Amino acid sequence: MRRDRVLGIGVIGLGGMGGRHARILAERTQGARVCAVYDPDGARAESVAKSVGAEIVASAEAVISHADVDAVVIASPDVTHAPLTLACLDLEKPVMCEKPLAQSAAEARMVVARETEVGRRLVQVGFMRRYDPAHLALMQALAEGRVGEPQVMRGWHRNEASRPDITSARVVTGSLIHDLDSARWLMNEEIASVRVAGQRVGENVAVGQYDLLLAECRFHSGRHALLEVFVNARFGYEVGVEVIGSMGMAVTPGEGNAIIKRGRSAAVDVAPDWLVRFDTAYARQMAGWISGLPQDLPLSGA
Ligand code: ISE
Repeated sequence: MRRDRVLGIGVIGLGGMGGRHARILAERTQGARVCAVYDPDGARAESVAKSVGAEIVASAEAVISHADVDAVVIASPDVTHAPLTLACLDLEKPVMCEKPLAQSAAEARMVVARETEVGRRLVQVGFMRRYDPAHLALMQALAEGRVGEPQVMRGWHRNEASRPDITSARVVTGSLIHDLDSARWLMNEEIASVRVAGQRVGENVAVGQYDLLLAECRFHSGRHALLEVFVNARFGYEVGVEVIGSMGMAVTPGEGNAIIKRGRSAAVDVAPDWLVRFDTAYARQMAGWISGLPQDLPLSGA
């Protein structure tokens, strides 16, 4: 890694998330510049490239091998994540890969095995909750022992509305995956087994698929986490966690919106989606990732 200059970052996939990452890099991250981007949608590539001052290249592979690209952000469709991460590892370029890292446990293990062969951690997965002020406040309370020994975690994760073609598998790889990471991070232990129950709630959901999942996770020590994900909650977007400890309990604080009382009722604005709810977390995730790269510091994220 070149220590003496602004890092060149390549961004693959410029949809909602990739475009957001590119703009965060260009406008809110010190020590980095977006130098090459790729998206199969030419108009989209054009618009993002222009706004961040990057070169448009012909393929994802061309981003990875670009001479000015020191590190890569992967935000292309989920099926491409593992193959592109492997291509980055072949060139020993650090990667920030959007979740999910892979389509199966076997594919994820291939990535880990390749990274182990290279001999240093080069892959960070976009689990931005680890940079969210509300989650960090909870984590700090746990670390200070304010609730005693954490015993049980409960997480809730609600999206306003899913895509019409939502599948149970996609609720796991696109949404529950965040809660699984939060559980192992906040409880500071790996999950040993998971039992999942599902329910079909939204009328647009195909028969046999579930848009509400309840995952009961058991850690190696015998402690548990109960994770609820519901992707058709209608009222807006919401994520929260509570941890019950041996001496008390801790809950993630609200999102800082004022409570408005009017006409004998009280209301608080709810975020429309994760881009709004986790705006600060996304910016801090990028800043944290970039700042450690020149010194090869241990990755601060998952
Ligand atoms: C979305 O893709 C995300 O990554 C969000 O963080 C998550 O909350 C949402 O459920 C996913 O669809």
